[in-house]
Amino acid sequence: MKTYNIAVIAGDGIGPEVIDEGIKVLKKVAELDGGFAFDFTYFPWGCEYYTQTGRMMAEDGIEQLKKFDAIYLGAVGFPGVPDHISLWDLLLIIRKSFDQYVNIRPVTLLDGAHCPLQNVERKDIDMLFIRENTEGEYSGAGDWLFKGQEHEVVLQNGVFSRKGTERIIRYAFETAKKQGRSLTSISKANALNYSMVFWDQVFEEVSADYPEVKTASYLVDAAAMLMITDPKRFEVVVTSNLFGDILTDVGAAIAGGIGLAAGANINPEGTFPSMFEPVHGSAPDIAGRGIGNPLATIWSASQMLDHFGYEAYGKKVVDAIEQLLVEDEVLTPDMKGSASTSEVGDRIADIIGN
Ligand code: GGG
Repeated sequence: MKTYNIAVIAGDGIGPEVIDEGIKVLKKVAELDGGFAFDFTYFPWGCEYYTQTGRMMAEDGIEQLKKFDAIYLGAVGFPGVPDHISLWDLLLIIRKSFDQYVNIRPVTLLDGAHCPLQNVERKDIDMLFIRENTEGEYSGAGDWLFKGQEHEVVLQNGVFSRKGTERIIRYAFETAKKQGRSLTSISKANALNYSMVFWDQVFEEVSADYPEVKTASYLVDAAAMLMITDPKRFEVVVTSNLFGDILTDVGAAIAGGIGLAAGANINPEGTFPSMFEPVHGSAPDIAGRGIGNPLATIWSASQMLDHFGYEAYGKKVVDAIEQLLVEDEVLTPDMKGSASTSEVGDRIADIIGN
């Protein structure tokens, strides 16, 4: 029997609560199939670990994670630890070390999910965001000069290598081609006169290899507006690291809320483990109360199943989330329900098992 070894970094705040439910669902799927299994190894890394050790993860953490088939991450960040430390020294360093250059975030309005937009058909919100995930505005390149002095200068550089830009755009074209959908590129070439002019140029060059894929390009500000006023324009979308991070929160707002927003950090070559995580953060205000919404984490488990080649089970998990939303009975308070985190996980496992 094939056993997938999964490194679990439950992390901070509601992370451990929601990750338990994702694991419950993965175990249920494996039990149903009978032909494969998961073995979960827990790592106690995150902000509490930082307060005890001065590090967000073990010194040889990347080395330890390397041998796993995938990483399942809950949430990072907690008051008391600066956000740029918790993000950089755990989440971002894993993405970079394992060359997880593709961040896949579905923005799909499932039946039963709340959409604040008027006059929008449910099927009109069905986008797949493909965000560049290792460079761009999150390259970490920059400097802080003359700290605290009158002539203090801070530089934060966006890094767009030809290899990095071309490979994410090509991945997006391949995805659009496979799905028979259009591809929209989102940039900002009028203001970012080096990086985004280059991005647009590479998009144009790569598009020549995919004449069958219908394309569009928007400036990021216009795209943010159009996602709300006319979301059906967008099918597969490719964009840079920062723009993708921001626009997928817009996506979450129109597709049922941040509690439903899932993400996969993929190393397409399979040289390193890929990582699956909800888009949301650690929600310290509700941590420890057992009411965090586990649906995004469960949806990201479905992305893990897709990644391992079990697309039918991945779809089964998303279908179960949709059924739960339509039933409108077992939902956490952020979705106007009164159920606990574990009751939602139990119900999803039940639906999958029936
Ligand atoms: N679920 C992981 C988490 O806590 N993410 C918070 C976050 O700020 N992520 C930024 C990013 O995805 O780049």
